[in-house]
Formats: sequence, structure tokens, C-alpha cells
Amino acid sequence: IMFHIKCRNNVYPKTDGKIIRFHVPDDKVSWNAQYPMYNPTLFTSTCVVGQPWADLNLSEFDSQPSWNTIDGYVNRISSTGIYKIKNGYPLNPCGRTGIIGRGILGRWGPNHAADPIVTRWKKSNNEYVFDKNSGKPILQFVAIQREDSSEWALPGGMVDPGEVISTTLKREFMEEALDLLQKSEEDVIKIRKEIEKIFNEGIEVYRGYVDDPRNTDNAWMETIATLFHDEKGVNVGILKLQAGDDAIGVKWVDLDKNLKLYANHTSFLEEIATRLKCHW
Ligand code: RP5
Ligand code: MG
Ligand code: MG
Repeated sequence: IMFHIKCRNNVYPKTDGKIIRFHVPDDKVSWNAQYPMYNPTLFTSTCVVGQPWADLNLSEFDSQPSWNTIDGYVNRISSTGIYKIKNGYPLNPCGRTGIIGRGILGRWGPNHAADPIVTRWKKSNNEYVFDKNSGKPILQFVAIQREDSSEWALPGGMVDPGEVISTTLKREFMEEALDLLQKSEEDVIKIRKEIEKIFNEGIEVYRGYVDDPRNTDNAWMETIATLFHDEKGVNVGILKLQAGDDAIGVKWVDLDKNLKLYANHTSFLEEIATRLKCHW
């Protein structure tokens, strides 16, 4: 998507309603549209300042970060293309959000995440289940409930500096949907083996900007969403779903166009519905 909605005209997350975005009407989102009245709220949360996983404030860098490139271990490349730098600050490629600063995001510019989409066919008594209206088989995916917004979402997370995407996809799935961080060493070995089978073959279904409620004019989420479909459902059948880390719930959810999910996660599932010709 190149048009954001969830990071506009609302209160900024995790601020007890104290940080309110400056109003940006649809026709003023683009940086090309003149908006002389635009007076965005400056907000960088104290919870990111000084964190090892976060950038410094831009005034504190000895030399400015290397934008649009791999900067040491930090990937500052945007999959949307070259982003602009204005007065030293990277500009959100999707346009205005009503907030300047980093908000609660760690990085200036792109903040890279990965979203695993683990799917299986819905079955009842070992038979496929078809939707009454569309006549198509129903696909299910693993969803987690986010602690920050209580919304259901893909079990995705941030790519650690230097980490390969395939590792992030597995790690976040195991942490959020299988509660790996609380498991015994023995169980961890077992879970990792099960996961290798499921995550052996993935299909990238989305790479780009995320309409994430945390985005600002100078910091935004991007992701690579990858499909791991278990045609027979045998490998995923063994998994014991258990919410972990910052997830407060986990379950199999039927794909359907009326799903209300975090950010623009629903659009990734729509892409999968087209590919696998399942009910939507
Ligand atoms: C979304 O935020 C991504 O699509 C991903 O699901 C998630 C990553 O952030 P955390 O879950 O680590 O907060 O933009
Ligand atoms: Mg996580
Ligand atoms: Mg997460």
C-alpha cells in the first residue's frame, strides 16, 4: 500500500491519549500537496531514548546515519525506494502522519520487521470445510493478540541488526505463538525441530511499507510477510499454540475479507487467498 490510514488522525499509541496527531486530510497526505498550516506534534518517547536497540537522537550522532544504505549492522534501506531527507530527517515515503520525531519506534527512517503467515486448511472430521457463500475451502492462519492494542495480528517482529529474515520469521513465531522464551531447554530443541519442517519452504507475499499506528513523518514500519502453508496440516497439527512474549493470545483464525487485524495485515491475507484460491 502507498496510502496510510492507521497512522493518521488519531491519538498516538501508548501515550494515554496525551499525544494527538495533527490532522491530515486525505488530500494533504502527499508531501507534494501544499499544506502551509501543517504543524505536526513533535514526539519521541522516553522509552526509546538510550535503548540499545534504538538510534540516538539525531543531534547526538557523531556523524549522521548513512541513509538509504546498510549502515554498519543497521539496514536503513527502504523497500519502497529512496526516501528523502529533509533538514537532516528522513521523510515517510507514504506522506504526512501528523507526528514528527520517532514516536515509540527505535529507528529513524525504516524500521524493519518480518511477518510469518502459517496456514492450513480448515478441517472437520478430516474433511475440508467449504464456505457456504463462496463455495471455496476455508484456510486458517495463526494469529496472535497484541498486548499494545489488543488487536489480533500476525506474529511478526523486528529484524535484529544483522539478522537474516528467515531467522526473524522463525524466532518471532516461536516467541509469540509458541512461548519459546519460557520453555525448558528440552522443549526448545523439540520445538525448533518442528518449526524447521514448517518453515522449510516459504513464499514471500508482501514486502514494503506497513500502515502501522506507530508510524511518524520520520520513522515507519516496513515488513516482509512470508507464507508457510502446510498443505496436509500434519506438521502444524503438532504445534501447541501458546501466547508468549508481548502476545496475550494466540489462535487459528479463518481467512475472510471481514477480518479486522492490526495495521494492514488483512491485505497480506487477501493476497494469500488469491494465490491459494481459498474462501475470502
Ligand atoms: C507491524 O509490527 C509488522 O507488520 C509486525 O507485525 C510488527 C512488528 O512490531 P512488533 O510486533 O515487534 O511490535 O508493523
Ligand atoms: Mg516479538
Ligand atoms: Mg511482535
